Amino acid sequence: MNDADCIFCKIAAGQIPSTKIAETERVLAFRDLHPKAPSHVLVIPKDHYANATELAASDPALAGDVLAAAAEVAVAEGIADSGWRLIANSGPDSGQDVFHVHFHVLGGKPLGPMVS
Ligand code: IU
Repeated sequence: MNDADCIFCKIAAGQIPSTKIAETERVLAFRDLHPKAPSHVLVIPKDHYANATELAASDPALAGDVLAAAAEVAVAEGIADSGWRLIANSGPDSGQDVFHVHFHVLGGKPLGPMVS
């Protein structure tokens, strides 16, 4: 399930390069192009879902796989013990910019308050 106009579908398909951190058959983790913290990795399902609401409703098992991959990324990045944040902006009020669901794994420094 892909959207021809979706940049993260193209990254998942290898049509646009990314710095991969982890990959399974259904999930990809890659470095954010504009990191907001020393560790900033995006974890996505390769299938296209617009946001976390759609993903959870359509394929909860895949949502679980994405969560598990995010935790593995935190271990691989060395931030599991110091602490890390998992964010999925979902829908207009959240400030979501890319409408292929993605989970931000952030860490590597004290992150401060969650909502500004
Ligand atoms: P948001 O939650 O939709 O606002 O986050 C989108 C993120 O995707 C943002 O942090 C961008 O820097 C990041 N990103 C990227 O890493 N590579 C891209 O080609 C594009 C956006 I477009």
